[in-house]
Amino acid sequence: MRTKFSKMVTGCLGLMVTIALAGGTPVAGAIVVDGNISDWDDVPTLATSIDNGITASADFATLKVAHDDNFVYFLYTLHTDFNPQTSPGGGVFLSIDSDNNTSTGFNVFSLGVVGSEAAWQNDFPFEQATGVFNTGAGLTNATYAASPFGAVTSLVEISIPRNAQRNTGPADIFPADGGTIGVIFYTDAGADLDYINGSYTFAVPEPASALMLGMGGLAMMVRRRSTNHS
Ligand SMILES: [Ca+2]
Ligand SMILES: [Ca+2]
Ligand SMILES: [Ca+2]
Repeated sequence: MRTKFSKMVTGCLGLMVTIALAGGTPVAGAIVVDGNISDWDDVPTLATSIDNGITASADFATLKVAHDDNFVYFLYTLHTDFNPQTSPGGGVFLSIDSDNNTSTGFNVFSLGVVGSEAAWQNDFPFEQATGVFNTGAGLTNATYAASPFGAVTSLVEISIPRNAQRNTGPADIFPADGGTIGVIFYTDAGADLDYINGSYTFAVPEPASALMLGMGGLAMMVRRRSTNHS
């Protein structure tokens, strides 16, 4: 009985560790683009940008990225409240390095941090390629939903469909589970240029059934334990 009990404890502990490692990969519906960021509490910060003392453009502070089967989610915060869409140089830009390879795609500001295949100027999608800022080909199913949008704020939540496509190959902007992208948000505000960037891996989500199994196992363990003591 004791051996069986020990085995169950070990098994449950193993499962709990697995669930903890999968943290930061929300399941469907965990993130709602509504300007309330309490749904991001368990998502780790992907990147930080210093307080540049910028007050006449967006001064990025932190970046988080998450995903589910249907959407990729972004959350950036600012050091100083500002309307990002009024940043000099055309607002806030997002570029995605779909293959996490700086030698393919557009090298934003020659920073060497991304080689971007797809981008958005505020909510306007466009296609990028090696040496080409905008190919003119556009993107498909690439709706950029943001909250707040066009308002003074300290944070912005964004969603983009997971199946957004380039119109010239390679088509997929976001990879399947297990793949990694490069991400950069930036402004083109001359002396006030600021950016925040990082790499994000689409971790394979923990199946909900495994979580329930773990909880069932724990409940069974507690029941057996109390039986032992009675
Ligand atoms: Ca939210
Ligand atoms: Ca900054
Ligand atoms: Ca690339």
